[in-house]
Amino acid sequence: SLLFHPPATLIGVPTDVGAGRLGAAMGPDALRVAQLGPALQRLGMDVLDIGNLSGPPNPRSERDPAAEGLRNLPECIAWNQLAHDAVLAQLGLGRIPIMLGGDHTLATGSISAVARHCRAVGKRLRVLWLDAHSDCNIPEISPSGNVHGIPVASLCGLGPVELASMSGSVPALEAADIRQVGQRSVDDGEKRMVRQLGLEVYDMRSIDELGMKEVMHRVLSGIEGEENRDVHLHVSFDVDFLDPEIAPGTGTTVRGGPSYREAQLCMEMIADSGRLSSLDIVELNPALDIRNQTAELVVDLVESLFGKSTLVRTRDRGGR
Ligand code: 4U7
Ligand code: MN
Ligand code: MN
Ligand code: MN
Repeated sequence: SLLFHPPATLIGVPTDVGAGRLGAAMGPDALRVAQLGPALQRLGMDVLDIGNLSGPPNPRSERDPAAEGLRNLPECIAWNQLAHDAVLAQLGLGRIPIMLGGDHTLATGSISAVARHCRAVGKRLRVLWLDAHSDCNIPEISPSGNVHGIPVASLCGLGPVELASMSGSVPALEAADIRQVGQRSVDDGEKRMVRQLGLEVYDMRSIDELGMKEVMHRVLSGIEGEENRDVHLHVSFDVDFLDPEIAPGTGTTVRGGPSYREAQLCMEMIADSGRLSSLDIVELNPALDIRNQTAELVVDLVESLFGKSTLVRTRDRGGR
């Protein structure tokens, strides 16, 4: 391989306590059935699967209305603390943590650990949020009360203090450290939050107008290559980022997402940056999938994220 990667660790986080629908808790095993680990090993990576974290079960059925405020908040806090601790441990070992979700709630824990690690070792953090949604709700404005809709706000220091303070400092990161790509369903109150925080968002319209190549060029500017070795790039990949025609196996599909080729290019350009240092794969819901096709697609894309399709060096492509 033309790209060097430190060893990686797969961490299963089988939870759906933050989602409105049940089933994302089966996501880690669907990714294993689709051979995620062996696929990365074929790229020459050293991959260790440490199995699934064990946390509280989901106390609600899909029909139960959200109680006061956020649904299953204590369970969400517990799962995030587990994710945080597991990610921090792997980063301390010099390994790339790959979270197998599980609903997107877990990103508060994983990214809080990444932020804590970056603070400790003096690295600059950049987070790419690939998602149909902005996940920027706060309890006061959330239309659903589902915790998987709030992790970006939590990381920016808003909402329940147990989540906002998980990295050991509030906020865990600056909004300026985040780039969002692929958005096409953002609630009205959430739009105000996005603007208030000053998030840099490349929604589907940006992708339509600029093309995925230019979007990713902008998203990765200032962090690529050897001269930016001090950057830790974290990718939070919500499966609903993808168009539901190719990725039906997720709970909150929104039509009009990136095509297979656009998603590939997105992943390839991240690989070319050489900076990918941690990853969440979230919101895969096997109960809604068709013969595990979404899991298989995700494995295909994650292979590209780790350089599978890199045939020639970026500079040989004749610039951008
Ligand atoms: B995901 C939603 F209201 N915005 O807050 C909400 F539309 O992690 C959806 O991106 C959130 O899948 C989706 O519940 C969370 C809703
Ligand atoms: Mn989403
Ligand atoms: Mn999400
Ligand atoms: Mn979802």
